[in-house]
Amino acid sequence: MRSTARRRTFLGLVLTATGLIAGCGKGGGAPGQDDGIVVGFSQIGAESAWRTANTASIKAEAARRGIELRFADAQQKQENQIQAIRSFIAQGVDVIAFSPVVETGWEPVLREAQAAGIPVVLSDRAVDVTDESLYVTFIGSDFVEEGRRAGRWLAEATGGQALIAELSGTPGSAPAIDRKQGFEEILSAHPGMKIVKSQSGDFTRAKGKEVMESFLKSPEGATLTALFAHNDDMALGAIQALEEAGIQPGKDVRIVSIDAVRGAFEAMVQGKLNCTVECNPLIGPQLFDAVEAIVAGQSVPKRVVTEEGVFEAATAAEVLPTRQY
Ligand code: GYE
Repeated sequence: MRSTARRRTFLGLVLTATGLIAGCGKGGGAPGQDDGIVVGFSQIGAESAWRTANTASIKAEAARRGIELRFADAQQKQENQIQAIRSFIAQGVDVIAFSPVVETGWEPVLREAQAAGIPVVLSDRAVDVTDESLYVTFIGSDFVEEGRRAGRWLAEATGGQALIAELSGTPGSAPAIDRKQGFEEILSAHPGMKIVKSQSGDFTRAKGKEVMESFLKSPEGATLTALFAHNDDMALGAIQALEEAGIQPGKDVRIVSIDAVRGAFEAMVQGKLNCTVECNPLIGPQLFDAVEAIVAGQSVPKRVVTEEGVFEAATAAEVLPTRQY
C-alpha cells in the first residue's frame, strides 16, 4: 500500500501542476476535456442484459469525462481477467478497475498491481482477500440484501408455502454466493418454504432455459411451485422452458428474479414473471468519481453501495417506460 499511496500523491501533484499551468482547475474543464487519466477496465463479459447496461454506463461515463478507457472483455474467464490486469500493469495505467468473475484467486495479481503502485477499484463484484489494502474501494450492490428481498417477497406472495427451484449465478461469484445466503436467511424463518432443486445457470438466458428443462424432467419437476432466479436473464430462459412444458409461468410457478432489466418488466406486463429485485448496473458515474478522487490523492470510502428497489408485476406497465436498462 505504501507504494500506491506514494504514486497517488505524485499523480495528484502532477495533475495539480498541469492544471495550474493550463490555467484551469480540476472539474472546471468542459465535459470531454482530456485530463490525462488512463483507466484499464477488465469486464467479465456480456453474459446478461445487466452486464451490457453496465458496460454501456462505464464507457459513456469515461467518454463524458474525457478519461481514456482501455476496456477488455474477459468472456467470463478469470484467466483472461488476470491477463488483462497484467497487461494494464505493463502499460502503466493510472488506475485499474475490474469486475471479478469469481471471488477467490486474485491475491497474486493484486500484489503485482500494488507493487507497481497502481491503485485498484472493484466494480460491481467483491473479491475474497485477506489483505484489504489490495484494493482501494468496492463499488456495487448489497447482494445479500437482494437475496433477502427476493425471499421476503416470495414468503409474502405464497403465505410461506413453496417448493422452490433455484437458478443460481456463476459458481464462486459474489452475487451467486451472497444472493443465496440472503434468500436462505429468509427461508430459515419459513419451514413451509423449501429449495428442492438448485443449480447454476451461469447468469445466461440459454443456461437458465436448459437447467429449468432438466428441473422439470426430474422427479421433483411436477411438484415445483416457485422459482428463484439469481438474475432476470435466467428467469426469462426458464419462462420459455416452462411454457414449452405446458406450465404457466407466473401462475402455476411463481417467479422472482434479480436485476430489474427491461425484459423482466416486459415479462411482468405479460404476467409471466411476478417480481424483480433491482440491481443497478449504471455505476459508471460512481466508478469514475472514485477514480478521479484517487488520482487527485483524495481518500475514498472502502465501500460504496448502490441504491435499489423491488418491483412487482402490478406496477410493471407503469414503470416500464421509465426504465433506463
Ligand atoms: O445480476 C447478472 C450479471 O454481478 C450484479 O452479473 C452482477 C450480476 C447480475 O451477469 O445479471
